[in-house]
Amino acid sequence: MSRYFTTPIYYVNDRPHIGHLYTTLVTDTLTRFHRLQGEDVRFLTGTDEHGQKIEKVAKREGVAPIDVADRHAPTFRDLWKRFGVANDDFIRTTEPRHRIGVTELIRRLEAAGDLYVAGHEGWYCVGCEAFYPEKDLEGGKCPTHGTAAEWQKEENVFFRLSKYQDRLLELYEKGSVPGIPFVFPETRLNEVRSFVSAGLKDLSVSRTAIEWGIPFPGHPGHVVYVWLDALTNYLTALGFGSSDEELVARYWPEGDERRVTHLVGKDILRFHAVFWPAFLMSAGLPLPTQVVSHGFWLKDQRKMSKSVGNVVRPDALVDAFGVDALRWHLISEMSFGQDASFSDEAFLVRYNSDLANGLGNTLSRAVRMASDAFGAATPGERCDDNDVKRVAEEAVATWDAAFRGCRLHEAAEAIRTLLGAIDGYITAKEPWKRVKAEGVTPALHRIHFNALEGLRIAAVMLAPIAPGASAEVLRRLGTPKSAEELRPSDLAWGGLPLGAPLAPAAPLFPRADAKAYFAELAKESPVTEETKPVAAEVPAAAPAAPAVPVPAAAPAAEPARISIEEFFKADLRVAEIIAAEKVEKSKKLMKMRVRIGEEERTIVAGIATAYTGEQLVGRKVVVVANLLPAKLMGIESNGMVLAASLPGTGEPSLLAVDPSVPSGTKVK
Ligand code: ME8
Repeated sequence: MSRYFTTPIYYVNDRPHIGHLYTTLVTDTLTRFHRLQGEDVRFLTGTDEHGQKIEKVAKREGVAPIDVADRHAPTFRDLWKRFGVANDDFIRTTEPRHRIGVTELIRRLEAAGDLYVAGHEGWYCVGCEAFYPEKDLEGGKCPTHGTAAEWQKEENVFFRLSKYQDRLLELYEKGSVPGIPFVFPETRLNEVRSFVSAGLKDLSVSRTAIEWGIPFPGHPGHVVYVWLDALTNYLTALGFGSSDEELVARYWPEGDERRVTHLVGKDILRFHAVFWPAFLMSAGLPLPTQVVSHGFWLKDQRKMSKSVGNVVRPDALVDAFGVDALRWHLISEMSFGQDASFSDEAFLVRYNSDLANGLGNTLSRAVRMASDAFGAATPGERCDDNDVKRVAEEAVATWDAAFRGCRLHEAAEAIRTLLGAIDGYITAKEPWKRVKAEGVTPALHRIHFNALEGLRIAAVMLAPIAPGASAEVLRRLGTPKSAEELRPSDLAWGGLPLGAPLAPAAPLFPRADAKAYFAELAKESPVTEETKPVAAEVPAAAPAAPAVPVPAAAPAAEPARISIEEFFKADLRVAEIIAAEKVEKSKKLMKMRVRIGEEERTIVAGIATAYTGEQLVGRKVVVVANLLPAKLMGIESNGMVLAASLPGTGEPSLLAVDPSVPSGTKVK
């Protein structure tokens, strides 16, 4: 059985961001999981370099489109390299091998009688490179990008998509391989099914309004529609249409003895689950096994997108915390299939709790104690009947099923569970007390064996997600193996060598000081209130930087305890909002005039994404009245409005006060 995993090929109109990184890391993680099983796996990624989007950027910059592509394609390639992405190939759609394959596919569509020429006009979103029916636009704007659609009119070559409606519905019903749904998750399969059931129109597959594309065979002046061009990459990268189709025969043959899986974001599911199989059906080619679609990383409650400009790039976090930390965070934080909000704060909380504490600390503790007890060596006796072994076996089974079911966050959770159990086991067994009371007994050997062996298995399980950290833990445990060398037998209990050299080492993931990190970041690139990373996800409105919930020494996710005296230092008061207007040029900030008893003052708060001025006036809220004044977008703010920060989105929700409570009343 062979497996072929692909990412989307990314547009080269800008550099990559966290969203692109996520899809690529998900694909890399799945690829690595199946390689660990000893399977024959191929992994493709690349860049989508034609189309109006790229042509527009080139025109704006006064350069040739290929120059734009040549500038950005390496930024993707380099980022994947930096993140240890183990792709076998990287295809650029401007390569000759790709053009050959696209030309061959079109020849087959033509031979099937599925192409014809007709006039065409409609609303086009350049961001999506797709036409939209007017009813799907929101106030004339694209629902994904929020940018105005353009009316385009031209004579195009059409593909008879409508002819494939029934076969597509059958595909969604039965799957291309029995028992495997064609689209995952199921909610997305249902979306695709209802889209197709509503009726398919034929698809225009050439463009005359632009020049930047593959010339359409037999139609001078037309270039191939960028999606027909792009989707074909999955085959052209295997040599489709060339004189050497060996890789096609190995990874994309007819029959059930192979799995072809396309990983995509939900924005491009329709292209992959409707157009692509229809093209393949027309061309008489085998279908992929599954299209797996994940949700969006959001920033400021919107899809993170190059076109919108609200992107997070991974550079600063990686410089400070390393590649494996971000790999771990992205895979664990997003419930696969759903949307998730990206924030540096959440990253730091998870880093401290899962990596510095969960993995790093448990490892240091276990290694140091065993090393002290046995003279810098692993224990001399093994143990095959204990609680850690039972938890480890369960965790491996959960992890395995989670990866096979594309629930990557659950695979991460299984690792976390095992690490937690090892930590609890050490605490419960108190080996430090036993060694003092009883000396080095066989029981002590067994306790340390269980802790270290559990850690070894956790490290093997970590390999697909964070291969660098996995290899380092294995090295420290005296079982050096790279992620690529691991096999299923490494997951079985008992692999820890006895009496092997073992020495305490520096912390694997030093604890992060969130405040220091943000202070450093602010020094390097002075932030405005508008770009301040904390502003998007934390409480409504703070003029002063809100505390980040990562105390230096306490367990990670819990804020430090304070005394009642410290709490009473904050003067909380009921205030009435008497005027409110959005701050010009700011997405989030709202300027409010509030009355606190006799006194009136101005407070600026980051709540404009959730409330309009009209909704606020007359409302009673709770404010911190004794904050030092701070300037936000040039306006002096005197106080802070309290609001809950909703999970997932970070959207502010103001604390409600009974309207009968007079303004100025103290809150305690
Ligand atoms: O669509 N959250 O390229 P593209 C999660 N060239 N994933 C995101 C994301 C976000 N906010 N933003 C982007 C194209 N992605 C076409 C693909 S394939 C034959 C052609 C990821 O550069 C996600 O995988 O716009 C999404 O589907 C893809 O990047 C879109 O990348």
